[in-house]
Amino acid sequence: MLSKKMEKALNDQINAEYYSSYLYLSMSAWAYGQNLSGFGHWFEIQMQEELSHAMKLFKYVNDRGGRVTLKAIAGPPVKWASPLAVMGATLKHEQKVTAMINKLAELALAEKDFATNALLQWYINEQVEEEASASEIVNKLKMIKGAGNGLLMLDRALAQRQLNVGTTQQT
Ligand code: OFO
Repeated sequence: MLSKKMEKALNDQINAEYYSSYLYLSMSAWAYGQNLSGFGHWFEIQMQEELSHAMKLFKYVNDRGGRVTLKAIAGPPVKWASPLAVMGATLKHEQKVTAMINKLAELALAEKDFATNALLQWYINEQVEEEASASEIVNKLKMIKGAGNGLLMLDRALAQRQLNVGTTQQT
């Protein structure tokens, strides 16, 4: 059985994962609007991964006899100044989510909730991947410095991303 405190914290994280999916869907819409369909596709996959993160928590709370209570999802930003700006915002967002997951793990340990702590290890590993993939793209964009050829090549590479849920691997 989940403690009320843990249940609330996990419910907050479900909301945060839905917000992440909404944010990436907004980024995807922005990218398609810029004719960067590879970026648009990459963000769409990212959006789907976030939905899977939310649903993994949803199932876990139910399995532990807790109660999922959904809250309103905040509206995300809708535009960014450049591909570097949108990817920089992605990295920053993932760093924020990492801090949230770390706080949850801290709470689980304080409550001696070892099952929740075990579940959170998956999210901790996932965040390493999330930050690494965003950071890699940010670094490539810095190398490209807005040059058309490089941007088109990167856009083509991002179009290859495939959905990979259930593991911590990403493409
Ligand atoms: Fe759910 O990992 Fe990104 O936000």
